[in-house]
This record gives sequence, C-alpha cells and structure tokens, in this order.
Amino acid sequence: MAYDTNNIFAKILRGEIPCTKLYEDDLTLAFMDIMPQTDGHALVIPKEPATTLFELSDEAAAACMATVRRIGNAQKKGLGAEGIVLMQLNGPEAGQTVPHFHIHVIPGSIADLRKP
Ligand code: DGP
Repeated sequence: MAYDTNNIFAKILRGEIPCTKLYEDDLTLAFMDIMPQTDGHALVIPKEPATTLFELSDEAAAACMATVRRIGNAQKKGLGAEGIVLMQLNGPEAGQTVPHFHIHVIPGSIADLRKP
C-alpha cells in the first residue's frame, strides 16, 4: 500500500497539527491518543513513513518497542498502572483507521477497552 503523506500522524510529525507529546527521539514520537480507551492511553509512532508493520524497517521497529517500554514504565510509575495493554492494527480490514504505523500503549486491562 502506498504511504499517504496526508494522514493525520504524518501531519503531527510535520508539526502541522498539535499533539500532547510525551517523548521524542530521532526515530520515534509518543503522544496522547485523542480518543483514549483508558486514562493515559498513548500512541507510539515511527518517524519513517510506514503504513503497517509490514513496511516498517527493523531499526524503526526496535526503536518503537524501546519507546513503548519507556512509555509503559512511565504509566506504571506515574499512573500506578499494574497492567499495560499493547494494541497494534494492520490494515483497514483489521480496523486500522490512521494509515501510519502506531502502537497503542494502554494502561489497564483488556477488559477496560471500549473497542477491541
Ligand atoms: P487505529 O484504530 O489503531 O488506527 O487508532 C488510531 C488512533 O488514533 C485512535 O485511537 C484515535 C487516534 N487519533 C486519531 N486522530 C488523532 C489525532 O488527530 N490526534 C491524536 N492524538 N490521536 C488521534
């Protein structure tokens, strides 16, 4: 699938629309989800233009997981979260709505989610 440079996360990466930024490094950005499933629901995205996991470079995949761990640790420490749910959808058929690879980092339990 060709990467859509006008998707909302590409615009966030370019600074064209705002986000509540949690963390940023050379390869990744973490920010609050605008439609949180639970308090503290965050998203981690790579800076490289990948629509799904299957276009993502190994380097960016590793960097995303390092950032996920950083955010999850902050949720545990700052929010007292005992469980952390990771969710990652690939393709509209899976329910992916924003065509830029992202990992949901959700404090709480799978039972707390409003959508699967
Ligand atoms: P998915 O269904 O996995 O593609 O999740 C996309 C998520 O992106 C969804 O939880 C809502 C979030 N989202 C959509 N638009 C925006 C936005 O403009 N800003 C932020 N921070 N999150 C957004």
